[in-house]
Amino acid sequence: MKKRKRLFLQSMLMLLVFVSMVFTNVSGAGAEASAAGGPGKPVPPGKNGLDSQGRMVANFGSPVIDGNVDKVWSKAQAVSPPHGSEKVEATATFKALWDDRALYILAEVKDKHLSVKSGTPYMQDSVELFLDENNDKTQEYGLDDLHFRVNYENAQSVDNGQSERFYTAAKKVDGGYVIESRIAFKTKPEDGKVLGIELQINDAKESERIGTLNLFDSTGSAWNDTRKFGEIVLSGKSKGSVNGVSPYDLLILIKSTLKMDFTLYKNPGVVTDALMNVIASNVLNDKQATQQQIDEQVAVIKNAIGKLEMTEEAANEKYFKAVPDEYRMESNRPGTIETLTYKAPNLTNGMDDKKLHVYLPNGYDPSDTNKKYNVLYLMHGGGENEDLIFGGPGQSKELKKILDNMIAKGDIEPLIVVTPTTYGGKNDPALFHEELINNIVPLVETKYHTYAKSASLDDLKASRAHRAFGGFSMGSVTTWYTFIHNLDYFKYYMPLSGDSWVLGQGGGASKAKETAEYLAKVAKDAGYKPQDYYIFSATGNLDIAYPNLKPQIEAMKQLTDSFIYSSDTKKGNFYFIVGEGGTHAWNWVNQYIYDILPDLFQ
Ligand code: FER
Repeated sequence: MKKRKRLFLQSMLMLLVFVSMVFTNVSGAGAEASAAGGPGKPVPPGKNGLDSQGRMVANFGSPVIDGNVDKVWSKAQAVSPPHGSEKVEATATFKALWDDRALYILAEVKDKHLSVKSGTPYMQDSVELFLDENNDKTQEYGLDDLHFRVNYENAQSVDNGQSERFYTAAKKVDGGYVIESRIAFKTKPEDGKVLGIELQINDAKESERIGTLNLFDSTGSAWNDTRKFGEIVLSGKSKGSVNGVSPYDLLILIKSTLKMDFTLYKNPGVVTDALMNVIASNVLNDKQATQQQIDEQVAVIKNAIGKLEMTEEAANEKYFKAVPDEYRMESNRPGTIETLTYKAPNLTNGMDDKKLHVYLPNGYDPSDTNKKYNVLYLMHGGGENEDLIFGGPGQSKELKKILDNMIAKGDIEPLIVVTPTTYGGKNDPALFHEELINNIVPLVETKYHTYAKSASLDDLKASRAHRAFGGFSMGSVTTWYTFIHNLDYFKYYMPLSGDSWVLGQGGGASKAKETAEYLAKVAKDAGYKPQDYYIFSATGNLDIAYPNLKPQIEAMKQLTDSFIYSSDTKKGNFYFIVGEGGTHAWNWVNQYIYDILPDLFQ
């Protein structure tokens, strides 16, 4: 082994030993802080520990997040979740504290049967935290809204928000478990501030969730509606209150840095050097360490990560990139949503009335016949419908904002995005390709300025390089069918979190090789070369579809005369993004779309 490589591995090993020591015994810094926490006014008495307005109350104090319930928690009032589904066997109490950097939630759960058997995080015995930091009670999750989960083995999952704001410790105790969690504030808090919050216990038995316990939401829909949250008021900070020194941002950063795959980089040493610097600085072991010293080490590591350079081989892989916050904000150059109605043949020789929505980019001018637009057709998942992605005219849901911003910043050319539904008509993802090419594409592409000269099949074929189809879950299943049946009319495919069911449900896993061969044969038989079609796929490693999609993708990678794997669309026609922590949810899917859009229509 080369000397440099051996040195590198040695230093990584030292770091691992060091960090695991720190993690089992979080630095004294926090412990000092808890003792020095503010005096705190007594919590106003009310029903179930809530205040007179029915709000949870967080007192000022900085607990150590290590799974041990330290003294500072006695300053917090316990509340019990009153909303429980019938079969729930668990009981729980929650407490809250806050300081200048974070909100702390303690959950003490009594539950005799603990299970993490399900592969679906919310079906494991776990605690869910929902936060609406600016308490604006938007229905849809906005930039300030978080939805985190952690199970009794301290495995975290993130449905909304950045994982680096979440630090937890879990401990099994007699008859149940304890979760201590810390959510870093995005906006500096102050005494008297009111935030939106919901707290939930998932009670699992074997691989099922038998029910939930909820503090405020009795409808079970806080996961997609922040209006269902209750409130928490920050109190108890007085003049003498001292904020605890907080090592958590540094700990989270070290942990995520150690998880990085250093083989992807030419110069991993810049990061190991930075990590060694943290050890040398001793801030994590030093009870006297100041917040400034800790924050400096955070900056050192972040700066080093910024200097990493990928190897050429690694650059072939397409990596998940989160949607930046500014892309989730309302653009000052918004597009518009229109609704079209049409008739489509059903299974009983009749016609169904159906509708779809069309996103028109900012600046789209019906009278300008010179300008032409590419079109992306985008399909919802099972049980959803044509309203899911854009709502309707006048609405500005997450993906619309992302599209508006990407176009406004010049990341992508202005395009048209169409959201139909597989429900109604022949009511079947396997048959949708007929309605798609006979009804939907002609309707859309003769009404709007697209590259289709007319609705004739010849003209639709001639314009295939300007047409893409994508979808989520069942919409991804539909996308693979579109590839199989409509390859003549679509050049770009974006199957997200769903495998091909052409050889049966879940065929991407049970018949991975055969499915890949089937898809390759479709293209070959139709006379297409790899540069004539592009497949950009994505899912998350925690997505329920991952075990179905991943084997199919791996099998496709083997068929190198049909599917050439590369993040570089000049070299290949196929890639697969895996979002670390990604679940089967639109918040993730919209990010995959953000990552893939710049590669469509190239
Ligand atoms: C998958 C493809 C589709 C998958 C699930 C679906 C679990 C959709 C299911 C549904 O909507 O009922 O690979 O994996």
